[in-house]
Amino acid sequence: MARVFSGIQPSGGMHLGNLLGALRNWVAYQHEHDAVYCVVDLHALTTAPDPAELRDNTVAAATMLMSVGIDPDRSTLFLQSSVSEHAELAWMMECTVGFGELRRMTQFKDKSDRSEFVSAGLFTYPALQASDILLYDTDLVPVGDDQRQHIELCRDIAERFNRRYGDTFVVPAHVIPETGARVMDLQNPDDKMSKSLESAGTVGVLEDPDSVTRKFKRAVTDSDNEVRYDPAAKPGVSNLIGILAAATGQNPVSVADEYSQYGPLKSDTADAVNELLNPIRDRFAELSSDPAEIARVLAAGADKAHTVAATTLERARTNAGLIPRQPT
Ligand code: AQP
Repeated sequence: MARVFSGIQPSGGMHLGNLLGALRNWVAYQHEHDAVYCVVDLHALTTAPDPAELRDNTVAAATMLMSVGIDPDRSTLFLQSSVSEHAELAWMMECTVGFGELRRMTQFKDKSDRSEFVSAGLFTYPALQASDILLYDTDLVPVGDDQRQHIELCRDIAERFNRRYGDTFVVPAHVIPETGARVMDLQNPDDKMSKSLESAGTVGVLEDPDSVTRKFKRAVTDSDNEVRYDPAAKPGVSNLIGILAAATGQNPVSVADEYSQYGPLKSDTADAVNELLNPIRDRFAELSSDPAEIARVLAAGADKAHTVAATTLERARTNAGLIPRQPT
């Protein structure tokens, strides 16, 4: 069975972009693949979050993954920091990736431009991400479009390591959905919807339905009043069409054909999104009442993940010339 791996940062409340761009695919993949999913809490440290907030966000992220439909009986679900092999292999990845390659990453450029303090970890983030993926002999990585460049770099790192040291890693491919791969901010449709940008244009998965409806009603469009799917020329309107298409499993061009005015497009999109989010909100409330069960799932997932990760790490260490660890 092909293996699928992906991760999400506990950097705040999950939003519609996370759901449509990534999490829905994660749920679909667990049925016919060996699925490994991870809350990447070490990545969240790159921006020095408040420790209590990080703890809360980490538990909430794991609860959210189960709420959207990740089934711990089908998928391995764990916290990145519980499996120490991630951090150890990351060092080997840092020694394999080029400084120039990291400097070209657009996500680093964007995030460093808006940060007062730019940590070295933010810069080397793609090396840790490569470690996350390669530790599990991953074939497929379901992600949103913003992660395309990182996964391509991960492939380059795996190929370089394999050339240097012999066959060590499976070279993974990204899987990016046809609709929902790039959900844009409703107020600034040139920017992607994001957890860490506090914007009135971000739609939280757990947000109150009336607030979701209000945000769609106030979504930025344009003044020519023509419903057409053209993300470059009409980013706001195309974003609404893309969200409605992704939420209802349709094609954006045929969705656009059904509307001649912005008002009905906005209210139908809000309704479709609320319909998608309502059962997730209910499930989240239910699961949150039993934190011990979440902790149990994560501990069992970490044990399972550790078994695979330890084997891959040992192979990488040996191939690179490190002396195998001797049992004491
Ligand atoms: N706007 C988006 N549209 C589609 N997919 C998206 N993803 C993120 N934003 C969008 C996908 O969600 C998965 C998990 O994201 P992440 O938290 O690991 O990465 P991120 O890019 O850092 O997400 P955010 O929401 O923008 O968080 P912050 O603000 O913390 O940086 C990934 O598969 C990503 O592609």
